[in-house]
Amino acid sequence: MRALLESDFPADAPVRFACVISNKADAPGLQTAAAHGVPTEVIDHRQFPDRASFDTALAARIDAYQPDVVILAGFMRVLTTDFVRHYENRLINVHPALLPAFPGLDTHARAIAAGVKLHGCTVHFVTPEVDAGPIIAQAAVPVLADDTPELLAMRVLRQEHRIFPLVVGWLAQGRVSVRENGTVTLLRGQSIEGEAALISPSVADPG
Ligand code: NHR
Repeated sequence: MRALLESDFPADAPVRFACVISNKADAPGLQTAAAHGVPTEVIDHRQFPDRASFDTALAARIDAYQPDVVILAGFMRVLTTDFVRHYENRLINVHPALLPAFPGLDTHARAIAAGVKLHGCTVHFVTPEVDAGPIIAQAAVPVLADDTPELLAMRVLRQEHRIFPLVVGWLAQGRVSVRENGTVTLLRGQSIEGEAALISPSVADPG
């Protein structure tokens, strides 16, 4: 939340945060938003009989602000197909794993248990199937020999704080295009000469 609110966005595509909505009255992001002068609302899911009625109420409040983009930032309730379709290609999430590896919860402990040497985060469009939408951007970090889920989570979170605002800026610039086959391409992106790679374990010191 803070990373988004305090980001510098492209000068040619200024970003304004219309509102922050949480289903939890004590979510710290609400205080952060208020401190930045962004309106906040709370919609308590426990006041609704089912997911569909909660999602309908949520969409009504979102639509009151007529946003171009809807951002999930630590939002932990699976959204219904109707809700997701209503914001098709305008609803994004950052997931703490290199999708399609490790969808779902508890990703850092699962990555360590699997012995992967690279882990990271993914910004994706939200589709009805959880954690399966078109991938917009990813950042990779090494998994270190003595890692704990907490240490790895902090390393990944720093990258989430970089790529989530980056993607919001790209969306504001109209540079994110979803192809027919469901993959995403960044319009007017820098083409990289040669090859860039993150190798883990590090090969800098062969000792
Ligand atoms: N909804 C849809 N339809 N599709 C996605 O890709 C979604 C989504 C809602 C949230 C965020 C995601 C994450 O980044 C997200 C993506 C929570 C759950 C979950 O199982 C799944 C994915 C994500 C977040 N939630 C439980 C539920 O029953 C509750 C878990 C809890 O409260 O701790 O909704 O990780």
